[in-house]
Amino acid sequence: MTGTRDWSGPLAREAMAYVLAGGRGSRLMELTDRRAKPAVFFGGKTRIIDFALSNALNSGIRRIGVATQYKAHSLIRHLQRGWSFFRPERNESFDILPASQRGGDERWYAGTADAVYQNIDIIESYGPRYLVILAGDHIYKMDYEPMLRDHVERRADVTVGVIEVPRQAARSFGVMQVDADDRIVEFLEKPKDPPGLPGRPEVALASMGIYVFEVSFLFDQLRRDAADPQSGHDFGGDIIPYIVRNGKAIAHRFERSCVRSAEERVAYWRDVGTVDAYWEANIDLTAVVPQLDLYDRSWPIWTHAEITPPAKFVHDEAGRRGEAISSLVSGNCIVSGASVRRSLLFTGVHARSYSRIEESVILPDVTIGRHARLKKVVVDRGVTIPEGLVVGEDPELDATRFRRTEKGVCLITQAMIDRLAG
Ligand code: ADQ
Ligand code: ADP
Repeated sequence: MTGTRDWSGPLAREAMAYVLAGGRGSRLMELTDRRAKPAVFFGGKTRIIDFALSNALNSGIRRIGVATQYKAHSLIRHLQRGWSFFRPERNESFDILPASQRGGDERWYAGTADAVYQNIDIIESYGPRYLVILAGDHIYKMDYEPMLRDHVERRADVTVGVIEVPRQAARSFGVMQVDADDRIVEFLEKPKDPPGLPGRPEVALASMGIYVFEVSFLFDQLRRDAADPQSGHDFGGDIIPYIVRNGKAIAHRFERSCVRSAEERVAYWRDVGTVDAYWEANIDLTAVVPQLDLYDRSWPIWTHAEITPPAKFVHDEAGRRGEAISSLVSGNCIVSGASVRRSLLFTGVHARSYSRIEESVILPDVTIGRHARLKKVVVDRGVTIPEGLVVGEDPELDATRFRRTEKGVCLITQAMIDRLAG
């Protein structure tokens, strides 16, 4: 270990961020058929993982590892193109750590703890004193420095990032109970009947899947856990509950480290894990004052961005305006005699004459044919919407052709379009 004990600067410079980006996110349906959830596009230009990585970078962390597993190609390509500016000569590092790629012991990561355990030697080679474990699939802006400080000042074994959620929603999270000093006294991973807070029975304290450890302590825990045949080798399921029982686990409230611009009134954190949640979080960005401010220059969300010509809005031959209102339109889009409302057009979308796009999320490189009408849809990358296609006006017909959610959002892929023609 090479941690400098009398260091008084930012703890972030003594830390390494370790991003877990291997999960599939199967409730995103066909959006994650070809890519892992962290690689899914979000917010008009970026991908989901850019939020965790930007938080780490903006917090001052300069050593980052990303563990990948499921359908990692698109994710790895994105990371290589957008995140390879770290310089070893400045004690910076950026490592992509796919499962089953290491010599000898070729196997997938058994669980999230195993995804760290298998790379202990690589982490050690960089000599960080702290490890900040992050999930690569949440949308939020957070400064990890106050959390690191909390961890050190309270001499915790582990510090868990936490957020209050409605009790019913807490079933898909790690849920905990804390004492008056926010020390965790009980931790239940995805309980069927989540416990509420004292005096506020309908609110539960949920783990954000963000953990701070001192590296030497964590590695002891991982080695102990690896030798335990009963363990699922998972942070939420095994490591955290064990430390809660046998050590000192502290809850760090998101509100204390959440980064907010003057425009933002709430502490924004979203798991965009379903098509409905994904659609809604994207469309929310079209509000005049959205809850999540992507225009805050003090906390930029970095990404790989293609060099593109500007977005362009033109009349069609009959003089019909190409226009977009309450919408986010990325570079290389052409809106020609088409009307776009409350929608996001990612890079390289071409909306042709007489088409109408409303409350829709259109991923990169989509062409929307003439006279098409789309409402409440998510269109996957590269799809060609045929002339005259109408979606969002006849729920029964839509449900036979596309992936239609409970809330009436239609997910459209090229395979679904090809089936229409065939
Ligand atoms: P989940 O999100 O359900 O709960 P999990 O599926 O383990 O837990 O995913 C956590 C993160 O690790 C995700 O970013 C995922 O992409 C990644 N991941 C999953 N399996 C992986 C593997 N084998 N290799 C690499 N990466 C992998 C967790 C906690 C809960 C907490 C929620 C918050 O267990 O306690 O409340 O996160 O969302
Ligand atoms: P439509 O079906 O709406 O007529 P087109 O594909 O014919 O769509 O494009 C209409 C207009 O969009 C063109 O006249 C031009 O102004 C603009 N346009 C199309 N392709 C390009 C391009 N590659 N670069 C710049 N502008 C383009």
